[in-house]
Amino acid sequence: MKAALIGLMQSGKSTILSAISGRAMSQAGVAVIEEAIVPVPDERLDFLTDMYKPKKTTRGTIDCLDVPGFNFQDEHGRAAARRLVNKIRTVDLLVWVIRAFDDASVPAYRNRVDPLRDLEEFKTELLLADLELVTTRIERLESQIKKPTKTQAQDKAELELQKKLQDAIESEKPIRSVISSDAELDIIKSLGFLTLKPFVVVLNVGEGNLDTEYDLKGTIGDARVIKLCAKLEHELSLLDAESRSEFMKDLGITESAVSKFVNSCYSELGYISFLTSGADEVRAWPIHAGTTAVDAAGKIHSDIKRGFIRAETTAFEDLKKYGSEKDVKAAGRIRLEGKDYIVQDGDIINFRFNV
Ligand SMILES: Nc1nc2c(ncn2[C@@H]2O[C@H](COP(=O)(O)OP(=O)(O)OP(=O)(O)O)[C@@H](O)[C@H]2O)c(=O)[nH]1
Ligand SMILES: [Mg+2]
Repeated sequence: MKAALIGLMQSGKSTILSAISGRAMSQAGVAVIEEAIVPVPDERLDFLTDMYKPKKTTRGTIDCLDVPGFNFQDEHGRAAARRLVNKIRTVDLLVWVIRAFDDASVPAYRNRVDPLRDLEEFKTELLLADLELVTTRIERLESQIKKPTKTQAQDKAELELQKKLQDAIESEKPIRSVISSDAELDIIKSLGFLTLKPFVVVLNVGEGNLDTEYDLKGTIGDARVIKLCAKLEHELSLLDAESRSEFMKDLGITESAVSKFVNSCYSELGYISFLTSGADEVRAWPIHAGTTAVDAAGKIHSDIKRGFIRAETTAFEDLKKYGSEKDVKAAGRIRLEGKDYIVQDGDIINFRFNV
């Protein structure tokens, strides 16, 4: 899974990413996109690791891009933002980082901290970036369909659709609202419209505002919001595990930032994990909810998919309850599932295959 942290300048993107990935803080104001790997915390893997003592444990990961902050206050900033935006069109998920913390030593965007205004401005700019994409595409298609190419019919259909999208954006309607079928969605999928991408919002609040309620519904509807204090999370990430949990308790923080972050991203994209275990490796495999056993097998290796016989499946909770593979088996809780079985979150699977 690839995600991009984006937002207005100085909203705390790099601080958050450093806190949840353990990567050293990059300098504020860097102009290039940097990358960090966020490991997916999973207590089930810890349990399996204790049980099997494997040579290695492999967690799921989210590949996160730390995108330099946008500044739409002048032409230079707008041009820079446009270049950056075009580099993140292929990510699976956007994470909007919005500043809500007050700090006189960090200059506020447009001289005032105002998360709602920032959200509005940010949303509008994403829409404008998509409008630009639509406009460029329309120009290209209009000249292309004059030539008798093999793709003429397709190009005409796309042109019609792009014009519909242009109308929508110009009348301030989300493009999603005018796309009427999966077929239409397929036509434009590869273009990577920003306003069609799943997203979550991180609201970066001041240390004293972790309990403050912010009403963002008017701007982002029911989008997922993660409220955290980046500065605090960064400080916490530098502590050893024991002091960290002590401090978290003192601060009334019940869930770590990385866990909030990963859970929101997974839920937004409909991701779950199945697990594999053994003496060599204990591993979590991220898949879309609804994936069949045979497709899950394909995530591990195409041979396992091709030669699929059965998925020997144990729910993690059963292993935990009965305490060992032997006892799970004795309780009749190991299932032999076929190709079409829909894999569930926390299934421990041993694929039987033959090639
Ligand atoms: N007080 C306070 N300061 C913060 C918080 N989060 C970030 N900062 C400070 O704000 C400044 C900018 O933070 P960064 O994490 O670099 O923000 P950014 O969004 O990556 O900035 P750009 O990449 O330049 O857009 C730094 O000086 C941080 O220490 C916070 O929660 N509280
Ligand atoms: Mg940054």
